[in-house]
Amino acid sequence: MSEPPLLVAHEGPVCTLTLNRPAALNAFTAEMHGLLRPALDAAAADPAVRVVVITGAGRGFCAGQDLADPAMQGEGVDVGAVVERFYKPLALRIRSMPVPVLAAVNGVAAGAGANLALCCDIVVATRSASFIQAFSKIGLVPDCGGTWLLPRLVGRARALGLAMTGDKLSAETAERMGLIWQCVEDAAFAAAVQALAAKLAQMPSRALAETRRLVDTSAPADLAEALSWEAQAQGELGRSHDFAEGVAAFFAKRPPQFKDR
Ligand code: T3D
Repeated sequence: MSEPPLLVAHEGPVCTLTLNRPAALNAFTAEMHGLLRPALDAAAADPAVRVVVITGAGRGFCAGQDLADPAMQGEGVDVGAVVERFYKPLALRIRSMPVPVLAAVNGVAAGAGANLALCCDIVVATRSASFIQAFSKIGLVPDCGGTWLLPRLVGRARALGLAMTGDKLSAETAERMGLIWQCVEDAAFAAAVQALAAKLAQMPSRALAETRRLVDTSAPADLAEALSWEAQAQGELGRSHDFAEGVAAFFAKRPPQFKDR
């Protein structure tokens, strides 16, 4: 029997989702989409999960849409329908998770695979990994949130440079230009991902999810609006268990036990 295109593993509070079509650099098929979103839904609904890690099997992270799919070939392909059906809900699902989502980019991330990673809250990549906005090379625009994410992460000049050229960006350069959080030596990658996931799992999930929501909605707001939204979120978080626990732990000089979702 062939391997499933998505592997789901739970280790304590960490849920790891591994894209698993290594022979095709984990390119997305309908079947993989059909497993990934429900797996994210399940992680969101499971109170035991406090962080989700998305990674790839083999030497790649994800090469984007599976171009070998016969439905992708020839003229008149309805790419928009594929984006509406799969990539849009996937990006929105990641951005609305009640827990942090960590992309562990173990190798090349191209097309929608690159933007899948950039949708995540924190992106850690091996030094040998790379990011490619491959869309322009096949006559498409960046999808899976690329046109929104890129200028916010690196500014217009770099967003257009990356998207128009489709050039390969090393993980090291991606870190330097602020596209990702961290580039880690290959030998230290697994341990670094594990340590970061463990750290995030101990953090107050609800506050982290609210932080993401505020950051994502801050761009069109003026400062006064952003200040009001912050006040509203603090008002809600201030009444939560995790805030009371955080303050109590601070004064007791002990590690906090956060549990809100
Ligand atoms: O409907 C829609 O299309 C909507 C959604 C669009 C979103 C998108 O993601 S569009 C962008 C699609 N992705 C790409 O254009 C990337 C295509 N792949 C590449 O450019 C290269 O493979 C890489 C730069 C990512 C890696 O290059 P390299 O030299 O390390 O590996 P390779 O030899 O090219 O690939 C290894 C194998 O994976 C190879 O198969 P083989 O020859 O060993 O049997 C290759 O065909 C396969 N592969 C790589 N990418 C894809 C793929 N197979 C299917 N789909 C792919 N996207």
